[in-house]
Amino acid sequence: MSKQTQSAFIAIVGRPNVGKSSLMNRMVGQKVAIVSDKPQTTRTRIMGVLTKEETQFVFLDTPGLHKPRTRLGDYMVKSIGEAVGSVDAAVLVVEPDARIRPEETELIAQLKASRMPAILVINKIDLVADKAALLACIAAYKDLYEFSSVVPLSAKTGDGVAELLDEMAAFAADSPHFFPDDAISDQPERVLVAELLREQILRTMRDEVPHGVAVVTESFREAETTSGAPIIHAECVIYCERDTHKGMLIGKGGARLKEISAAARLEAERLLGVKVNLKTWVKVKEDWRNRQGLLNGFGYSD
Ligand SMILES: Nc1nc2c(ncn2[C@@H]2O[C@H](COP(=O)(O)OP(=O)(O)O)[C@@H](O)[C@H]2O)c(=O)[nH]1
Ligand SMILES: [Mg+2]
Repeated sequence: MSKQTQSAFIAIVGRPNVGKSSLMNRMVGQKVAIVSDKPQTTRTRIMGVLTKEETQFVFLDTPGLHKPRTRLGDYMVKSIGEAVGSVDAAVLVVEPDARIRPEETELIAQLKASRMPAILVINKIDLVADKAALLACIAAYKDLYEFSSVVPLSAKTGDGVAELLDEMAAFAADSPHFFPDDAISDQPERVLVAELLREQILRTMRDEVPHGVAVVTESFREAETTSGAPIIHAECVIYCERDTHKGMLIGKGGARLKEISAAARLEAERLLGVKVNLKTWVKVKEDWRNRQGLLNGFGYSD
């Protein structure tokens, strides 16, 4: 007889840049979500999946809470509300700082309103020299909400992450597993590859360019090399808003695009475990962020 399986759906919430995507990647053991030092880089609600024996964790990485300025912003805020409304528990990620920001107060109000059980994660403890500061931070948050537990950790070093998984297991309920036990994400590989490319753009470009960029994988197919090794051929289009941005993305003699593509290809090979042949193009689509039809085409649906 097979053992009773369980699943736990956990939303990872917090203000931009606290390390939500880093934490999710650390837990699933692979980079499935973009990490960047520029805030608001997570656009789609990507789920990370981790199966430990009978328990399957499904993590929802949410964009940071912020005031929407464009339709894309609207979509990002909406997906937070949806994520928090439909999970077993939330993990509120904060930095080791006793000063609580308005975004955090707002998120805690949402948790309260939905009576959502929540774990408080104090991330980036690798940066904390003074333990008293950590204690002050814990005390400040404990005054605001009855967290089921408080876990200081570092998504960067992995310190404390096992403790978090133990705490989260308490929210698992009897159910079938919704994903194969070796799955790491709900997103198809073609979407993850486009995200890896967008991550490299965020890493190498000045601010105004990356936030106006969308990446779409137009073709993705598995094949074999002449020696019989598996290889994936992927073709991605980078959409930007201006001709000047296109010029910057391509760079002198195509140098910038080559650099971005080469780095994304290495990350894609690491993620997929096979050779990847990545072809990239840059196209201009003015003001795509405010055009609902295009947004849908890029995968940001309502
Ligand atoms: N030192 C340190 N930096 C971290 C840690 N976790 C995340 N970061 C950095 O914080 C920045 C934001 O991380 P990200 O995961 O994209 O944050 P998100 O916006 O909340 O998803 C990136 O530069 C990360 O490398 C950590 O535990 N320690
Ligand atoms: Mg993120």
